[in-house]
Amino acid sequence: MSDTVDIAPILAGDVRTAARLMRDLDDRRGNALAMLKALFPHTGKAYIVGITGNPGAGKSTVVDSLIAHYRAAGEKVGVVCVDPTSPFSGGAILGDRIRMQRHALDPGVFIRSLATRGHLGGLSRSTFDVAHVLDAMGYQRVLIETVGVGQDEVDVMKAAHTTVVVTVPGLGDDIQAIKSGLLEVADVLVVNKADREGADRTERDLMHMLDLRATGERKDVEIVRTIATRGTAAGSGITELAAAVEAHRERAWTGESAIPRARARAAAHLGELVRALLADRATAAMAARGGLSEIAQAVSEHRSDPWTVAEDLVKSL
Ligand SMILES: Nc1nc2c(ncn2[C@@H]2O[C@H](COP(=O)(O)OP(=O)(O)OP(=O)(O)O)[C@@H](O)[C@H]2O)c(=O)[nH]1
Ligand SMILES: [Mg+2]
Repeated sequence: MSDTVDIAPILAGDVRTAARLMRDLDDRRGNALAMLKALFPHTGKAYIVGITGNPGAGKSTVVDSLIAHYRAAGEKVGVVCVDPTSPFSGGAILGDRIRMQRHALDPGVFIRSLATRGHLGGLSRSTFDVAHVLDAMGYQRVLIETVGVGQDEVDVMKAAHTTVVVTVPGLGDDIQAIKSGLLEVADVLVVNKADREGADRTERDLMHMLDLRATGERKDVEIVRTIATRGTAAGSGITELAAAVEAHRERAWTGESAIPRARARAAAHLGELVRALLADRATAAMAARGGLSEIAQAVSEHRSDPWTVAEDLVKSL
């Protein structure tokens, strides 16, 4: 592996070099990591917006409309579609790509999909990696879409500066967002499909829940209604959504409050990397001893206790 890497094509925004780098990063191949390190001083300019929510809530449609909004404002937009649920990058990502198809030929838009496969170090690590590359390429706006179902998605959202949670009318009394802990991470709440019955009710319920869970000072979360299928047209709510994101950016990422936030974001990334490195080493150490099931033999026969075996293994790293 050479220490000198050529990052000039990435900085110039070359799409093919970037796509190759992202693939190599997935496999932790060759000098991909050296590239990432060299790119780091050129990052920190992109504003990253995470869009999450239940399956079918309209996240991709919202992303598609936001792309149009930011493009009209002259910004270059990078998109990361994360699909933690399908092991073989099946339907959902395909749907995402189709939803954003109209931007496929726009050189100011770069769309990258991540599936679980090939992301041993965790989706969150891969998301941070890709976001850094897009940032270095000069995409001022990076949008991350992920289905909100569990801890994976909450972790992925740690890469975002502003997290938008998309809900829809008619989810009933116990809005599903709560179940998945999504309300916890929301900086902006969207009631999409506002052309449907019940948007008022949903908005009231969400407001109520924000009040309920507020201990002391209520978290400042704007609720925006959208009809994402109308693109950026008046009444789509997309302009209002973009404004709500900017308002959060203003509150959270300017002045004093930005300092602890930036540190928390860096800590999340760092923690992820350390865990991944240790996991890689542990896997290698176990492989060197014939694999986990081989090591487990002594435990299953009660010749060794599992705590000592685990400690010995970690000590050998
Ligand atoms: N009526 C109505 N339908 C919408 C709206 N936004 C999206 N849809 C439709 O909802 C369906 C799902 O939209 P997607 O954007 O794929 O939703 P998603 O949340 O990305 O879905 P997954 O990625 O599969 O979880 C599509 O048929 C959209 O056309 C809206 O504002 N109103
Ligand atoms: Mg989608």
